[in-house]
Amino acid sequence: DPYADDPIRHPALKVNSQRPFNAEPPPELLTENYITPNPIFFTRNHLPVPNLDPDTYRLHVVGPPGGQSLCLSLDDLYQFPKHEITVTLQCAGNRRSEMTRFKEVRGLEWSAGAISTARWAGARLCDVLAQAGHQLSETEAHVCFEGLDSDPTGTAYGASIPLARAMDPEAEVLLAYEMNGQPLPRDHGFPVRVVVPGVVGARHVKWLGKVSVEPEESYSHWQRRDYKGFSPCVDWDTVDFDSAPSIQELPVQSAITQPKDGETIESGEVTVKGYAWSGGGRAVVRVDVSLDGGLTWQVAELDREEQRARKAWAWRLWQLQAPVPAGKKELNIVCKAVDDSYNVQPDTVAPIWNLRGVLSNAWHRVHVHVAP
Ligand code: MTE
Ligand code: MO
Repeated sequence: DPYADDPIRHPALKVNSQRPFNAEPPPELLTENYITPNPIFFTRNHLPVPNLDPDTYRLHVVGPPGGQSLCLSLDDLYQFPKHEITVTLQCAGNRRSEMTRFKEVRGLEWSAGAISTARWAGARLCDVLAQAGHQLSETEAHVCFEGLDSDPTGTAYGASIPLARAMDPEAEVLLAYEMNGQPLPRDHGFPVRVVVPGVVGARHVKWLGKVSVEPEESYSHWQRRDYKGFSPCVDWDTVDFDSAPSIQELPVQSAITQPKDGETIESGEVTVKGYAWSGGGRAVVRVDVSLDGGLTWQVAELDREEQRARKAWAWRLWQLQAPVPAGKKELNIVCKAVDDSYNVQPDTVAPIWNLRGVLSNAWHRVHVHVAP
């Protein structure tokens, strides 16, 4: 059993698949803290978790032609300036189960918990690439990452991002060795992972073994044959994966974490809580909440966490306290977020449904009963 050596996990996690291990925190824990505690941070593994020795660990950074390749130990990585940022990581499949309810898709049944936030610290990728002699190129180029996890044929997890993002100090792409002040837990990439702020989780390669600069995107299955969006009219007979760009920056997203779907709430006053986030460093500027399925709206209160212009890498938690409309036996609670480009979420799944169930960001809806 290649999974026999996987780490022990927190019992509160809702497990969507045991081997490979995929699990999300329950909604009420997800937004209890702005920073997600490491033991309940959602986990998305495609393969068994490698057990790496930090003393013999080496990161291979392939240099440019005529340049110099690097073979970095953890101590070597610690010599680069340490950079620390708060970043929300979201899987492209977050909220997939809502797409499934509309029409069948292929993929893990994630609820709204395939998203979490941590303080990540490490070396900036641009500093490491510069040390290897890489420069911004005029022609298209991509930074390819390879994990040290692999399938039975020896194929490793891999992904890539454009070189322009990797070389941009403002994009703050990290080779992270700390998560919330601790060494990375094994499930989250010990000892080193990539953190690409504002970009889909799939590019944050864990157990990082190799970095190279290539004229083409990574040839990995997960770069080219997965993690792409398609029209609702495309099915598995007609899909052409080469025709769509790989997902990088994610669209604006929000979800309700309290109350829970199907719950019975007290009459009087209701407290609605949730998270909101957008890709590409776009800040969430507003969250609207409806208690009547979207007919009338109220503006939720956003937490006061600092957001930097064009570098809003982390989510905002929000809440709304409102009277329960008199005489109502049930409420259809809805939320939707607006980012600083005024991007909004679609009201239903129908126009964004796709065969892989990615990019599921329709208005989030929770149905509750009101106690008599
Ligand atoms: N990196 C490796 N090496 N192997 C993986 O399976 N999964 C990716 C990414 N990096 C993966 C990986 C996906 S799809 C996501 S959403 C994130 O890791 C999840 O990171 P987390 O498990 O720390 O939440
Ligand atoms: Mo993912």
